[in-house]
Amino acid sequence: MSSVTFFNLFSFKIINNKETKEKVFAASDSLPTPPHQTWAKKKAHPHGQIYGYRMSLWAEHMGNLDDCLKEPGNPDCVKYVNRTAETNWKKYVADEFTLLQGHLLKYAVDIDVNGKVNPLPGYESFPDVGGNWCRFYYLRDLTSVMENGTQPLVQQKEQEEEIPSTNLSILPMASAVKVYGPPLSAAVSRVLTCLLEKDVQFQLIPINLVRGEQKKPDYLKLQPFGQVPVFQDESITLFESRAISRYVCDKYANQGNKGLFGTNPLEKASIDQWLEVEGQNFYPPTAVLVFQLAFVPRMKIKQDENLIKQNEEKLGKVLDVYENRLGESGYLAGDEFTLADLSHLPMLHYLVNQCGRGELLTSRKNVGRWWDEISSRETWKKVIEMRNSPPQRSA
Ligand SMILES: N[C@@H](CCC(=O)N[C@@H](CS)C(=O)NCC(=O)O)C(=O)O
Repeated sequence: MSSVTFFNLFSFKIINNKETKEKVFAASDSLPTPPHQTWAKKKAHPHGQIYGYRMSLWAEHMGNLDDCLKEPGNPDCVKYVNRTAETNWKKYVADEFTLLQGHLLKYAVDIDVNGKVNPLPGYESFPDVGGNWCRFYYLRDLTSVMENGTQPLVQQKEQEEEIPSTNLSILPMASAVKVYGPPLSAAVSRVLTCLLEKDVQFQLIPINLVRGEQKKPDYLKLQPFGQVPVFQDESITLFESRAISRYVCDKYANQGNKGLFGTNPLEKASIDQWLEVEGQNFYPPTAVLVFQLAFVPRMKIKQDENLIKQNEEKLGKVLDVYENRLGESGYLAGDEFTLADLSHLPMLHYLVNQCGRGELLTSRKNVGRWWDEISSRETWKKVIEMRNSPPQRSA
């Protein structure tokens, strides 16, 4: 039926309705046509702000804009969303790393007729981070909830067991940032320490370096050099641990340790200066020493004594500069612990605890005092705890 026919009939009815006092328009009047933006004219949904907002939510959560998402009331859309969540769950629990599509993940639970939540058989704990999360949540009695015509609510139950705090901080959460890589990696633990200092919740996604998961095509889409860590926050993906740490400090400037990356341009420049020193002067000789002293023996190849000697000397000269600097101020960039100090922790830890080279630090009074202070920070101790209790899947 054309719109003109529709309006003709409509007007006829109104005119013949005895209760209608007011003439709306007569059949002979020139007939209005619907404005161009209406559904009737376009024979399509309005594409206004609500539509745009909904589509952007789909894009973010589903990682694409499949046509069926334009009709959320359609069973095809519901099935598509469920399928994606199911596929993501299978990828998440698989041994091999592959990229998930979007952010959607099926809950690993079975809900019985009484509303009791049970873990999916075989998945009592999260496969990567551990922790039986079904202990934390239960559904209110589903029957009574349904009778009241409301949605079932997920509520927090009183904890039955003490849960280690490190586990809590890495439980997957919708709003948590993601870090890909094992906490044993120096670069990953740099980022984790920074996140803990800044009180940012994170989800740790294990990447098995021994199995070479960092060189798989899906991972290379995130980190083209095939290294850990990768960091994701909402829609952004970053790599390079120092760049990630700077980003975390700026993005979450108003929480956690607020001075970690300074609060004005001069403080920031000073921290940046010592971060550069860490990356350019301290790291290269330390990396050679850590490789030669901690890894080569495990690989059952011969250590290069010359290389060890040369790099001990190089590192010694760097630490002499630190000794002077730390005689002037408590920490490298001033009198507060900053990202510059934090960034040294992973390699210093290797040097002291796995290379037997603690003496390089303790023989220098100020450097020794500085190491004692930075290595006893709660955030670093937590990272060490995480290293010592690796998640189940990456073992
Ligand atoms: N400059 C990079 C270094 C990253 C890096 O060297 N990662 C190591 C682990 S600490 C890695 O992924 N090694 C495995 C490989 O290169 O295949 C950063 O700070 O993020």
